[in-house]
Amino acid sequence: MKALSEKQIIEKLKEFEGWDYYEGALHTIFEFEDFKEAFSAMTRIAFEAEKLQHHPEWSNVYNSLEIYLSTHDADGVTEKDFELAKIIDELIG
Ligand code: H2B
Repeated sequence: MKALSEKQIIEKLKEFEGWDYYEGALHTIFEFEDFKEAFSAMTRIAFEAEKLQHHPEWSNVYNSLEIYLSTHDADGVTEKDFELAKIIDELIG
């Protein structure tokens, strides 16, 4: 899959609330009620990511979850990252 240009990424991001283009990836931070809610969301995302064979780079501290989506194989952001971002928004949003 081919990496999108910065212009394409910025354009497509208009349809995504709460996501930005940061350090070469689609990036967001979610805040949950507590750790249990955050980890539950991570579990649900993990199963969808596995189905898609596309995996987030993320970090969790207590109730916050920071996510970076990029495609290592393409060395950039691809449609697949947007696909996973959409799934994450549908699961959590
Ligand atoms: N996830 C992400 N985020 N980027 C990739 O380039 C990637 C992946 N490659 N998951 C996939 C797995 C690839 O290694 C396998 C073979 O599908």
